[in-house]
Amino acid sequence: MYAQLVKSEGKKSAEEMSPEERAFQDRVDRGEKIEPKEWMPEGYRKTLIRQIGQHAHSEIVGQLPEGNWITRAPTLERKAILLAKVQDEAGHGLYLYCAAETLGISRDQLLDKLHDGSMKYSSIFNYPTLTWADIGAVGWLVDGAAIMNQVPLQKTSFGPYSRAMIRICKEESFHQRQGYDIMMKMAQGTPEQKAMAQDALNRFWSPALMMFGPSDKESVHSAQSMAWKIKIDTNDELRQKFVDQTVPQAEYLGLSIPDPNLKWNEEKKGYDFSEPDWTEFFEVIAGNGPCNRERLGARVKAWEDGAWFRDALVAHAEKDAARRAAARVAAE
Ligand code: BYC
Repeated sequence: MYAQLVKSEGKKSAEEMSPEERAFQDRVDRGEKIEPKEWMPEGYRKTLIRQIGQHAHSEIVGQLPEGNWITRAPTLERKAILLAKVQDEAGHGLYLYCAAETLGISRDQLLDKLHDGSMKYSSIFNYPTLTWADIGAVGWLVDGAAIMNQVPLQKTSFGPYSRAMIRICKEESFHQRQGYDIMMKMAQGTPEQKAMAQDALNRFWSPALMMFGPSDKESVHSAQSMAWKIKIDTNDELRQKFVDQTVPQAEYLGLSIPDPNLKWNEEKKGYDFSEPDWTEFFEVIAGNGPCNRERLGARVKAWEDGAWFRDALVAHAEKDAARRAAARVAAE
């Protein structure tokens, strides 16, 4: 069901590259941006489609666990803020689908691959949001992890992706702040509310660590993707940065990170922490997480229910084009 779209064969050495590939690599190494119409290795194009497409899918699937709470947000203000955030995710999806389309794949093709399970979306969205505190944890941890991953991607080598990321990152920081604000309110609330905040942290901590992908030794795409500057940091580097940034935030909230092995390591100037459960991670990305079927089912239903509207838009555009053509002929 979750077949890989691109097989990475590891990073090519300079001797293995054709002259065109070497010239391309030189441009990337010099920090030049690659634009859609320019020559690029087929593997670069496919890797970008895989990564940008998965990212776009994550944005729109990510709307589902949060959208679930719009009607149940505790105040009108919280509802308006959450609504704005969920709308932002749709916008992020659009920027990213547009960036992917410049590589010669249509949005419909990408969505078909999401719906038939041949393209992935982020593992994190296969976990349920059970309480209002989960919306806080999602904003704080999930958007926090997303920012950690996406800020470096502003410097990615492919122009349209890099420009989309600049805009997305601005909005993600608002998302992270809204989540932390919910957590602060809950953590400073009644003992029951504080317990809800701790419970949300307990359930989302490990899945948030998994968002950065498998450990570097298991990461099949990192070496080539980093050589092409499609990825800027390794999965483990970003995971470490995320932990180092988040632990003091949890301390400020008066909450405990659910990891008995969490400990400051003076030598590396960072925290030691437990590896997430990688068996669970690989199960989730194989389609067997707690909410995979529900999430994909909701996306497929939304796509099918919206068919009449897409058809109407196309029919309107065709009529409009015919009217304009007729008016042009009449004017000649
Ligand atoms: N979930 O070789 P690796 C967000 C797959 S959401 C699912 O390390 P790579 C947001 C990987 O695809 C955040 N699958 O891969 C939205 C590969 O399988 P395939 C979305 C994962 O690509 C709404 C295999 O495991 N952000 O922002 O070098 C609300 C081997 O991995 C995951 C992005 O997509 C995962 N967590 O590195 C709130 C950022 N991790 O494709 C927030 C852009 C790994 O061969 N993407 N896999 O079948 C990236 O930076 C990279 O693609 C990753 C993975 C770091 C995620």
